[in-house]
Amino acid sequence: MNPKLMGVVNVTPDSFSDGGRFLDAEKAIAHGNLLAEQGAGILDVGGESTRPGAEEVSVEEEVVRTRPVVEGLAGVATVSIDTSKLGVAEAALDAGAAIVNDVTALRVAPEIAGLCAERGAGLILMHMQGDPRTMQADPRYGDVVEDVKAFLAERLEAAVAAGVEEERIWLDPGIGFGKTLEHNLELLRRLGELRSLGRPLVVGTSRKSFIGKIDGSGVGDRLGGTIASSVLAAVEGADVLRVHDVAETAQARTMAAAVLG
Ligand code: HH2
Repeated sequence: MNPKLMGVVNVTPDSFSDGGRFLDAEKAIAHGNLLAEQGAGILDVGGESTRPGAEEVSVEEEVVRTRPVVEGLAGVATVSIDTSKLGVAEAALDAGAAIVNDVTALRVAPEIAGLCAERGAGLILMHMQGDPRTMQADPRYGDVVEDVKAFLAERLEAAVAAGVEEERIWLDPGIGFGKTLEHNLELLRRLGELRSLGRPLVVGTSRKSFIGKIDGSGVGDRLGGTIASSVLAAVEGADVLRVHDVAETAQARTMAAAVLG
């Protein structure tokens, strides 16, 4: 158990967790540098919020927000671009990003697969039921783990068919994306079942509302829940933990690894 840490660098005015704080590129770069010092091997730069009801952003605006930040952080750590738009992904790879983190798993812009193939970039494919506007309306599954697994297997196959090297693809069950509290807990509990997909697993629980549903905590007060769920995900086989609070998660990871031997 030694998961990599992916630090979140949002350059958005309305992210659910840290909206507005890093809209300014310089501030976002300074924040990314801090997260890298604290132990983030990957910095995930995002210019559009995926929270339910978030405003849509044009390609131009998303590029203006993210490109200078990617440029400023490319020498500091491995940079991923959190986007579902081809133009944004392309601008970020031009600016030094190495991974495209697509929460729609190529369903909005299938061309991102060709771009990653051409550039030899990494690709994260995440599960989401519905789209960010509607996903929390009434999510339903047969068996949530089996359904997510089948979706990820199909998306992985599609990406490989489009030319992306399988070795460059990571998979993510999409905690909080079109899932009830029970769905999220079941996915974390049985995360190990996704190991048979044969690809590294990314898990993002950081500050998400399912934590608040358990203990009533607000978005700024979910560090304990983030750490507990992240460490348990790592024990179940998560290879990458996507978090806002890197220093605290790094300490928890080190402690858990020491205890587990
Ligand atoms: N979660 C968020 C955004 N991108 N990408 C992956 N691969 N996995 C996740 O779980 C994931 C993600 C949502 O978190 P955040 O970036 O803090 O909020 P927002 O989307 O409002 O910017």
